[in-house]
Amino acid sequence: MHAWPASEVPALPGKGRDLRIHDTATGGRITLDPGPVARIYVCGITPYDATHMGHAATYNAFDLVQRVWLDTKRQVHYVQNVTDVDDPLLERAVRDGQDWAELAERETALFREDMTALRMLPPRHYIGAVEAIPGIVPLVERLRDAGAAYDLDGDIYFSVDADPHFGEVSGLDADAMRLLSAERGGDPERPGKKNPLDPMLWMAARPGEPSWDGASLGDGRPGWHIECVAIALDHLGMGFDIQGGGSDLAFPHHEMGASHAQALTGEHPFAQAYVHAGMVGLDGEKMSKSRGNLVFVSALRRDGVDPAAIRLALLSRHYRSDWEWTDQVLADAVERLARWRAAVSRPDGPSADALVEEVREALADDLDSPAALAAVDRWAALQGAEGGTDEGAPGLVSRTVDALLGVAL
Ligand code: 5CA
Ligand code: ZN
Repeated sequence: MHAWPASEVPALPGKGRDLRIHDTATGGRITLDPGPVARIYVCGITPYDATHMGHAATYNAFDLVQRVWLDTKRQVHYVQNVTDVDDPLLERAVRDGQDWAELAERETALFREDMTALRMLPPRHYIGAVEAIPGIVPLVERLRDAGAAYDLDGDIYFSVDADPHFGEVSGLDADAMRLLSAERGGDPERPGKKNPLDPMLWMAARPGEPSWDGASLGDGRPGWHIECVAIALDHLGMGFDIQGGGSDLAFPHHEMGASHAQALTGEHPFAQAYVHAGMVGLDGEKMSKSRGNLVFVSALRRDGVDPAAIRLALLSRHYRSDWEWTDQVLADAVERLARWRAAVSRPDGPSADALVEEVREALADDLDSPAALAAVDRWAALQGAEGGTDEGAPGLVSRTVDALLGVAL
């Protein structure tokens, strides 16, 4: 699939700092040590509805990761998928009497537009589940032939007991896993499974549903977790730096993905860090397509909200916290954007050299975007109160905000 156009990232004077980030698997903050090419996989959308503020907040977090790395003069190898065939997409298509492939294509196109408007840097490889199927089939065959997967009435299941590291990503106990598995696409109650938690790798063709040639697996379609594993291994290989997504993906999705990959390769770990963004809610509930309590990026854009203000609203909350989207969050961001724009529109101002370092330090410290915004607020306040004589300062502030926060002033 094609991704979306990249906005330019201005180079800043000096050099950025190495990222220290919270890793779900170890439960603590780790300093990543990527080589000259940092590798990141971020789980993409299931395209059956438009991009809401929860999605946007999660992609914003991983966009900041890229910007911190780019500022350290590294290249970034970023891969994202599109789950363009899966149960919720097929169910929505049936409910609305539309073709599932057209629905996926339309919503993916809208997602690209939203990401472009928000100045999110595009992945180098943007890969759909459907186009990944030829790579998925041999992986499932290998797992089955190695005894790490088994057949149940034509469906192929992964045996979680095949990976000695199973459970290390989420750190959950069996009861919690069972509950979440039932909630998030698993089928712990299905009789005949070796372990109730075992997830499906390949689903045999069902009447009325799309299916593909699975060679020795028979016709069918891929399970959710193996989709991301196949794409990540193909484009990044084992041991890449960050596996990212919202906190609802820690279990089962990232747990199962890590186990699939570790069982396949005999290597550990799948990713150096598992990084999860908090959940954005509306009126006290997690924003989700299935609940329908959504604020869409595209609806705000249609109402004439500046995408830079949407981006500032996302940045005003720490990526790891769960938070509520409200009209006030957006109103504050609109006001801040106007204040910043006024401050950088003057020909000179107070020196911004310290500001660059403050923003760098805030983001390197587990992507502390609220602290980064506070630093820019302080510079803008000083500019408003006293001004200054540094002719390079307003331009440097604009470039810093653009390069590190993705906001065009
Ligand atoms: N296609 C799969 C990943 S392979 C999927 O989870 N798709 S999704 O469309 O449901 O979600 C896309 C991304 O947005 C995921 O990282 C998910 O964790 C994140 N996300 C979903 N809802 C929210 C929310 N309310 N707040 C923050 N992030 C969210
Ligand atoms: Zn995924």
